[in-house]
Amino acid sequence: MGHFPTTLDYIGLNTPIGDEYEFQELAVEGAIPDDVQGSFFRATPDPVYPPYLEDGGAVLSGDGMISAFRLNDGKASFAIRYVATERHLAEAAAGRALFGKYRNPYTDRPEVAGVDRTVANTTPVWHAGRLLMTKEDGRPYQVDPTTLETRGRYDFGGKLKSQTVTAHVRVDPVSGELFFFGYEADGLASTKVAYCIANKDGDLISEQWFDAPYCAMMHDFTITEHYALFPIYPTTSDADRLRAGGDHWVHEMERDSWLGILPRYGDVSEMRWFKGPKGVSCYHMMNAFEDNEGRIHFDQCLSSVNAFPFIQRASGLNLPPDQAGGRLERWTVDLKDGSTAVTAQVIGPPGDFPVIPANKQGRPYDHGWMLTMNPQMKGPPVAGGPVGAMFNLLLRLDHTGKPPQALGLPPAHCFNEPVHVPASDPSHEGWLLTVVDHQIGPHDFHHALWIIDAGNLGAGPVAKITVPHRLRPQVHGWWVAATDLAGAV
Ligand code: V55
Ligand code: FE
Repeated sequence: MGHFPTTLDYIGLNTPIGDEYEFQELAVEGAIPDDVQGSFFRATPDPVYPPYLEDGGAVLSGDGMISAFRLNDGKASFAIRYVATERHLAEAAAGRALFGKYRNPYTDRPEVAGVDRTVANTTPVWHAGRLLMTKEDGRPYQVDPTTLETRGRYDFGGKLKSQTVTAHVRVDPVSGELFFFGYEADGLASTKVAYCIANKDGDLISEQWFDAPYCAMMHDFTITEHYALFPIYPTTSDADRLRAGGDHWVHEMERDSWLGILPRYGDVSEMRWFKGPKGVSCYHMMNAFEDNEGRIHFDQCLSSVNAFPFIQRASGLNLPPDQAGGRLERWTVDLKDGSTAVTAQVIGPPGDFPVIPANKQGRPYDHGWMLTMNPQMKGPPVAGGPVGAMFNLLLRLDHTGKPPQALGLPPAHCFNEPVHVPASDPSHEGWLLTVVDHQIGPHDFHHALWIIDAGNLGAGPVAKITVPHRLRPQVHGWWVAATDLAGAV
C-alpha cells in the first residue's frame, strides 16, 4: 500500500484514518437541547492510498467520506462511510492511487482515462429529500441519509447538462428553491458557467450558461431575494498548463476581481459585471441582501491572496496566514446609478466558515457566526486542514453595532465548521453544533461534538458528545431536522 508522505497534509490531525465505523450510543456530558433533533451530516476527505505524484493539491483530493451525528431524544450516534465514487472504486480495485494531480486528468494513469475523477468530499447538501455529496470539479453523488450508502451519481434525472456542480448551493428560505451553479461546465479551464434552479420538489427548472470574465476558481456564490451573485477572484486555470501536466490553479495578483449580478429568474444576457479590487481571494460568503435604496450588499471572508499554501506556491507567492490580509468585507453595489464599481467596507476580522440562520439566506440579517484565530492565544494553533492551521475562536458578529461574542478554546484545541440549528422558540437564536479537536500528543487527539447556545457563546457548550475514534478535519456540514429526514425520497 506504500506510505503517506510525512508532509503537513498527512501528519497529526491530517493523518489519514481509512476506517468506516459506527457508534450507537455516544457518551453525552451535559444535555442535548430538545430543539436538536435530526442529523448533522459532515464531509471529510480521507485518502485511502498515498498519492503517486508530488502535489500540494492532493490535500483537497482525499476520498470523500460522509458522516452523520444522529441526535434524537437526547441521545447521539455517529457513523462514517466512504462515498463510493467511480474514482474510489477504481482505486480500491487496483489497491493503489491511479489519479494524479489535483484537477489535472493528464497526470492520471492511462487505465483510468474517462473515469469520473471527483471525490465528492466538500459539502453534504440536502434538498427535496435527497442527500448529495458535492465537489466543485464534478457532479454530485447521492447518498442514503440513513445507511450512508452511495446510490450513484446524481444528474437531476438526466436533465443536468453541466459537468460540474458547486459545493456551495443556496436554498431560498421562502420558495424552497435550490440555486446553484457549475463552473468549467463543459470541461477543463473553460469559462462556461451553468446557472441552475431546482424547484422545491427538486426538479431542475432552469439551466442557463454564461461566460465568466476568465476561468476562475468559483467556490461559492450568493443569492438575494431577487438576484444571483457570481463573484470571480483571480485564481485562474489554463488549458495548455494542464496539458503540460501543470497545476490547475495559479493566483494572479495583478488581475481584477468581478461580481456578476443577474436577476434570479432573468436571462443570463442581463448579467451586469461590477469590478472589485485586484488580486483578492475568497472561499466563502456569509450572505448577501438588498436594501430599500436599490443597493445590494455582499459579505465575504476576503483575503489579499489565495489562502491555500499549495496555490500560493504554484503562483510563486508564499505568505504566512497572518499576512494574508484576511477580513470580512462587505461590497456594496448600486444597481440604479450606472456605476460598475463596488464600494468596500471591512465589517469583521480575518477568518472563514461563515454561518447564518437558514431563514436569513439572501435577506437582510443582523448577525452571523464564523471561525477565526484567537489573538490572545498563547502558543501555536493546531496544525491541520488544507491551510495547515485550524481555527480556535468562534465568533458571533452583530451587524447592528452590538459588540461581538466569542468562544475561545484552550491551547491545543480547534474548531471545525459549525452548523446552525434553529430553536422552536422564535426569541431564541438556536444552537451551533461543531466538532472540537483536542490534541493530546503528536499523533493523538480527542474529538467531541459541542452544542453551543448560538446567542450566548460565552456560556460555553451545553453538551459535549465524545466520539471515541480519530476524526479527520471536516470540510463542510449540513443540518437536517428529523422532520425533514422523514421526507427522504
Ligand atoms: C475547497 C475545498 C475543496 C476544493 C476546492 O475549501 C476548494 C475550499 C475539499 O475540496 O476542491
Ligand atoms: Fe467551501
